[in-house]
Amino acid sequence: MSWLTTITEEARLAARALVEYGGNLVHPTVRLGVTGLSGSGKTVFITALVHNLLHGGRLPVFEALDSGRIARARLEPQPDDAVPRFDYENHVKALADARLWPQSTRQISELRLAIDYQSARGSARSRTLTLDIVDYPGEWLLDLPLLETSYAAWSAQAIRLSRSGPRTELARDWHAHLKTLDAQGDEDEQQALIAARLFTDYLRACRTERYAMSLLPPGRFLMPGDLAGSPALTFAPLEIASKDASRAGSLAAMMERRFEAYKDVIVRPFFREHFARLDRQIVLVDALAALNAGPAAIADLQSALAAILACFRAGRRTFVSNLVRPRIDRILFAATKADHLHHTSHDRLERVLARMTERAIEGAKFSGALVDVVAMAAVRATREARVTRGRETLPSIIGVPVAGEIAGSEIFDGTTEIAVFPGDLPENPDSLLGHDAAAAKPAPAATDYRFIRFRPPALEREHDDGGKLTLPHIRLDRALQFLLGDKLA
Ligand SMILES: Nc1nc2c(ncn2[C@@H]2O[C@H](COP(=O)(O)OP(=O)(O)OP(=O)(O)O)[C@@H](O)[C@H]2O)c(=O)[nH]1
Ligand SMILES: [Mg+2]
Repeated sequence: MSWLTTITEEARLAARALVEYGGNLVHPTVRLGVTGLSGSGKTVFITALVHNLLHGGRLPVFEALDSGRIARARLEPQPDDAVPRFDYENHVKALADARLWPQSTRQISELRLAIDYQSARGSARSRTLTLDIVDYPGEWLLDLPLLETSYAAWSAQAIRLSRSGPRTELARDWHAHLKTLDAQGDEDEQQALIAARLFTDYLRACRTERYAMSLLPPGRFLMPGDLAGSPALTFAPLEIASKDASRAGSLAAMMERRFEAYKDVIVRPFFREHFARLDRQIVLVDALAALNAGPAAIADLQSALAAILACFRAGRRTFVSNLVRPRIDRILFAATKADHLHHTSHDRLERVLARMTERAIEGAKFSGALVDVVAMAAVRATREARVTRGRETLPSIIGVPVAGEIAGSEIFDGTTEIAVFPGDLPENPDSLLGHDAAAAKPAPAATDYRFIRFRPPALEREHDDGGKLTLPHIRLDRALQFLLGDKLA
């Protein structure tokens, strides 16, 4: 990034931050970013959070609500006119009425919630905290490092990565085509189109459940939105032999131009318009999917988490000048879908995630943000029971598998309840993460945490003898306490 862009960027941000800061004195506002890679549980998390706040869910650890200081929460029109509204009503309808998981969403969206509460410090005056929730794909965060990477350097990185582990096999078709290309040859739209398509196919193959890779920039290749097919998305890495600048009119020059366009048209505006304005951030991580897919997926997820955390640090350094009030001051990493495990493994899941993010978290703390880790289920789809098998009793979970799920030779119909023993996570996370110094042998290959997808649960009565209907969850209250507790003190 040139000096000039950095300075104008900062000036623009500073000007807006002042405006927002002024408004903030009268109406305290928190902008909460919710991110995570596709399928990590963002839509379910936001829906559950809003539902629990609107309906006064059972959230014992969320002090402001538990102590009765929150009078009510209500939805309000969102502040940004150009951003799609988070479709809360339809998501709740799907979850709570139809007991279906929401459709995958591929866009940024926003929702505003106003929370009326009484201060804990005894003043009788009622206050209002405005909570803006911004849902955006985690894939987009992985684009930030591109801003400081040249096309040649990115090409070299992407090609190197594609030749490691299971990626080599998945990249075969793309590699075959890559070999036929001459970076310094004449530019050729058809070749660019084919290269971009094969490169995207390779990224998509890495993303499947079987491989569950996480580090797959550029983010928009897998979620193009309305830019699908535009030149800014029609590029791919090339083998660039020499360090010389690309000849004008060459294939490399064309790719480079598009790579730069991608940064200008897509990456920079996202960081300016959205990322730089967040106060708090929750990063949702489907750690179980990676554990399921094995060591390569786990290593890949770790790299992606490190890259995401580096963004928060770089974000502070790159975008925040002295004029801007300190932004993102709390980051929560949440391992989602903990209801796939018996509660005896919830702490262990938390430890796995803590271990994965450990080094990166040290860095974020250094930059002044408070960071925490939680294992949770925004919506708890299972109950627990001890099931006797022979002479053993196993800590099991009970739920209704989604129609079409398969276990062994059985195909579920979406109405039958089953009990499964999900397996324990190990006491020591290092044995999963492949850096167990004590263990002589390498980490085991794909440990089988093969999880069945369960249908969302029926709403639960707050008390056994009646009360409001709310969505059951695991540790959602802990997440809320960390993210909002101090703002409602
Ligand atoms: N059991 C259980 N499953 C969950 C939970 N949260 C999410 N899931 C599952 O994960 C899937 C993806 O969740 P979403 O909330 O749609 O994920 P997302 O991050 O919004 O995904 P994209 O919209 O594709 O980016 C759901 O369809 C559910 O199958 C949870 O708390 N418990
Ligand atoms: Mg979604």
